[in-house]
Amino acid sequence: MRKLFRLWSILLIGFNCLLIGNDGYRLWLKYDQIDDPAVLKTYRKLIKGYSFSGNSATIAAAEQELRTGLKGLLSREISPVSKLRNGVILLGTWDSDSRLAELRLAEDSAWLGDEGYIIRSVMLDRKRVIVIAAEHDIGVLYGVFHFLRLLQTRQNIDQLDIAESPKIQLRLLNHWDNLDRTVERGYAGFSLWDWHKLPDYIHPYYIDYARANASIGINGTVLNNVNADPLVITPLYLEKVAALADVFRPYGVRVYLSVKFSAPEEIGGLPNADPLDKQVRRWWRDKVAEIYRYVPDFGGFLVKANSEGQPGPQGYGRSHADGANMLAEALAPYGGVVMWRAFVYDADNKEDRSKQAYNEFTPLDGKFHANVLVQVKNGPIDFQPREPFHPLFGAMPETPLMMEFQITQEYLGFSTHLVYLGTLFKEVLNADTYAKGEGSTVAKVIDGLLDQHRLSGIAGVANTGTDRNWTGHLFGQANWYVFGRLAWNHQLIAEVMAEEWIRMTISNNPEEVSIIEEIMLASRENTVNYMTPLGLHHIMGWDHHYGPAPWIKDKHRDDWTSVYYHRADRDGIGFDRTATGSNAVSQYHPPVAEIFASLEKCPEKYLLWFHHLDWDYQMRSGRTLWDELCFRYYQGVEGVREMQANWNSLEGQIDEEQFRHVQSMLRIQLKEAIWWRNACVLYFQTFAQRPIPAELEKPDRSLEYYQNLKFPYAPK
Ligand code: GCV
Repeated sequence: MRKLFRLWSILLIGFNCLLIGNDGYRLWLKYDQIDDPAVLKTYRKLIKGYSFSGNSATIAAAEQELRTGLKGLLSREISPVSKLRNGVILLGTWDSDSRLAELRLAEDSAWLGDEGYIIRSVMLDRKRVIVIAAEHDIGVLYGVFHFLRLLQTRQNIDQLDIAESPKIQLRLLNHWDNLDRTVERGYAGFSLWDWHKLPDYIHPYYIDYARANASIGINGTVLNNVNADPLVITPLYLEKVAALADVFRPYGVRVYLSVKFSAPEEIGGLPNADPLDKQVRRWWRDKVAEIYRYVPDFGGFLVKANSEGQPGPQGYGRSHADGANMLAEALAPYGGVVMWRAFVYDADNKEDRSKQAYNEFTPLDGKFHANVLVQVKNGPIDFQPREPFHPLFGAMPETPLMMEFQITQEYLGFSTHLVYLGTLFKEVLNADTYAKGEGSTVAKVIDGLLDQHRLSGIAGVANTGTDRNWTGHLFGQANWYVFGRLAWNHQLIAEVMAEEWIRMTISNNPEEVSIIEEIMLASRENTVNYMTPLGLHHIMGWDHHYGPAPWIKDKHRDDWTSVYYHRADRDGIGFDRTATGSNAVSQYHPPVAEIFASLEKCPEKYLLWFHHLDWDYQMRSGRTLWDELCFRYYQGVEGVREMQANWNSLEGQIDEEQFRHVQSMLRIQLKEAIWWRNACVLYFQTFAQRPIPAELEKPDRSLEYYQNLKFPYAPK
């Protein structure tokens, strides 16, 4: 098995290494030769050979990766050695090699768990060696990626003393990929999964996908859209799913599927899908048994139920817990989990949409089986450029809550805008829920520490597709990267993650790194400013969500219009979610509730999320609300101009192909930032009836022009 795998991976990784261009295919795993002669010399001195022990596909993958990485970075073949000498890297699980077993005695490595590893410089038999060791093979692979990252980012490897283990157990990508290969909210081409040719044709990029994920610690992937096609759990597709699972397995990436709640009716021929119906329960048990025959380490189900038209237990008068528990029971004997989404809001419910998930789910706290996680989007509406954290975090202590971030930029300029999401993810993870007093951060809720949960999870809606560079925009890769790194360790710093990614993807030159980092760190705030400053939200184009459309109204669902959210009128703007309005603030613990409710204390970035205010309301800057709104929109556009100028200053210094690609994207981003700004300012001006401050340039088009723009084929 190992031999076969090795041959296969040599072919495939060898293939990958032939691709030495900078078109983005190689992601952050480029392994180009180190261009600083001094650093190269030092590394070459410290790395002379390696010795792997162990015999599995994962160890084979780790060895292949190390070999490929070192060959590229050090520009010389580093070979396996049997005898210890100075400069040998000794790799394996603790019990795979007597020398490692001996070393382990001195280690307190139990806390490293199933996936952790150590990387340490030690003296063994009076030889200076680097040890990469773990309890399990997957830890060795993670350790190899970490070690290569040290070289890729030019770290000192003289005295290594690293011990790592993930803070969150399930670290998943959620693909919203359909079986016809379209991707819901996907902006980077078609789905990676070539269902038609599977299971027989294994595309080389399946392996590179798994490598990329393993390199950042992602250990699971939900292959299909939460708006699920029930066919995915029929034999025709299970065979294909199994083929993907086989490719991903050596890299520690487990496969999960989204299932449609009505599957027993649609593909099982049952008269209903009532979770309390014996026949339905048996059908799911049999189905799960069948799935595990195809994929013995299958991870479990992701479910969108009673949400946006998807069927669910409420259709049979049952609760979310009834539905989730039925599936959980079927999965439990195999160690599978259910990730039950809390993204629910009802067209007929007149309650503020932002409150509905909390209202539906908090009464169910404690009622879910032990292998159920409730998956909650980061904010209470829907992946807006900025939202306060979801009030469910900290409100269901008896239930493991899983974070759902969106890596694909549905509301953040698709794949044409450069928006580094590391800062957004950290803002949410660091938010303090005060559920158990100060320091009860969202991160502590989801890593299980706050309420002592055994299960913990985090998911990111993937931004990958068949585009040659995987994510459409080169910088989209940074969002995949930072999601994985933070899923592994939410304490990592967004700035540091940006720097790591830049060094591995674009340049190690300190000046260039700092220019690019500046662009990345400013990007999200700029986007918030040119799209939805001061807490505005959900004012994007109808259906496709492309571009601004704050004028959307009179649709069949109020909560899919823009006017529902901004509530602009002659008197002011904003959604009153205080006690005088929907009182959504009451869903937060004190003092958060009080801070959001108070005009004095509410951070201005959330002002119009929680308050409806007069156009002349005095902002902290001393400006009126109207003037401030205009300034923010203009500031957003200026920010993009600065990003553009910064990027242009790199011309001739960084790779030409990368430079031109991002330069073109930034041109589009600027054009669209101006579009957002002009459309929104002109529209809100019809209510505010005040002039745009004199010092700001005037929109060069009319509101009607923007309102009449049509995008019949915008991706959705
Ligand atoms: C998968 C938003 C998106 C939908 C998405 C939904 C969800 O409404 O626009 O495309 O559907 O969220 O997360 O279920």
